[in-house]
Amino acid sequence: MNSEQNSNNNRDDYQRGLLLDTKPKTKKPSMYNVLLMNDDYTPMEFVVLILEKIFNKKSEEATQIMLHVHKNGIGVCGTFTFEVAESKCKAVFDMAKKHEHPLQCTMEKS
Ligand code: TYC
Repeated sequence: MNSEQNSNNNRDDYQRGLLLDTKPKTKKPSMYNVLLMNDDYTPMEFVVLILEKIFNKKSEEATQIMLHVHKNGIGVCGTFTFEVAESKCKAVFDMAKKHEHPLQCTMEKS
């Protein structure tokens, strides 16, 4: 095919809507903070365990985050894509339920 025929084909495809998506799709995903809420009943050690096991925090950082939540009522334990944040919240909910603690977790757009 010569170059004139090629450019005619591209124009025809464009007019039929086949060549409209020319930009590469490289948008960054929105990120979400996972927040832990304070309550009066969940043991401190259990919250630290959650932060270590679900949020992969080392013992010292887990303790700091737990104390921050204990004092301030709420605190961020990590920032993730939507699906990962959702699954972390579910993991907290399931573990708290299993151990009959009222620990609450939520997420917000970061
Ligand atoms: N306030 C709880 C207590 O005194 C400890 C606690 C900390 C509970 C953080 C929940 O997200 C929490 N046992």
